[in-house]
Amino acid sequence: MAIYLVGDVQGCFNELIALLEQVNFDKKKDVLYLAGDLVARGPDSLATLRLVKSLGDSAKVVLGNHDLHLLAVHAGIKKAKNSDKLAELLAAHDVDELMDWLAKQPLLQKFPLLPSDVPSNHLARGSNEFVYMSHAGISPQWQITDAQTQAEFVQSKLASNDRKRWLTLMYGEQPNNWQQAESDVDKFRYSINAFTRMRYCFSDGSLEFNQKEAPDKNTLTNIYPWYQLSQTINHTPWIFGHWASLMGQCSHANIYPLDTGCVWGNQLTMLRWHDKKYFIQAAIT
Ligand SMILES: [Mn+2]
Repeated sequence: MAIYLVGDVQGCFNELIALLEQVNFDKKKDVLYLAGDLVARGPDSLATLRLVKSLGDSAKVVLGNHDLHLLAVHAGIKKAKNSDKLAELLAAHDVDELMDWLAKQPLLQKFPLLPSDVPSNHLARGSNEFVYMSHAGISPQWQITDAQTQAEFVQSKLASNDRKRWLTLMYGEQPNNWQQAESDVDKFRYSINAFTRMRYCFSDGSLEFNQKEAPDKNTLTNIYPWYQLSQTINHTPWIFGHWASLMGQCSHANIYPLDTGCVWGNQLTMLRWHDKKYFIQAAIT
């Protein structure tokens, strides 16, 4: 049994298949973790969703911003852009079934640390015994317990019969500070933004929404990558996608950025956890 982790697929179905073949993925014994943004912009979001759903318990998904936006489009709250290439998916005979499945996926996944992870990552045994994955990361204003509580809270709302109303409420950038999130709606919106849209934060840990460049290209001096501000990741490995301009590079030993911009013509990246081996598939154009 091996654990594989893959970055943002965004409808790059052929590249995902190529990677699964490259590693001889066996759904009877291996597990594939997907870091969110399964859909949008790429050529085949429909086949991607059908494949991941068909993997059953062998696929562990977290929702990304594009996945949530798709749910909102399907619910009639937003209009799809042509550039998202979602028309075929939205017209599919099984779209309702796919969207019901997608809406039940969590914002946070975890799996146990391996004994070999501890010395290599200088982890303190007894703090957190798990590796975590979310689409964007963990808010610097949260401990692990906050992240777990908020992920469960959001998932319960999206999986409920009230899904459409909650999807309507997710749009917006306020509050961007957890200390100011008082109502359930505030907490819902903040949590979705932290889990699925965050890249940079201000020094107090509040979310910044505009800067997408890698840290070495960022010229703003009052914002920091979330992983520079988070205390949690000093003792907890974190896997995430979303930030394509990092191209898998990060100064922090304990975090694993997996979005390498396949949909932009770069590559899809898969990490095999037990030996930290990376598998790469160049975008097929
Ligand atoms: Mn994203």
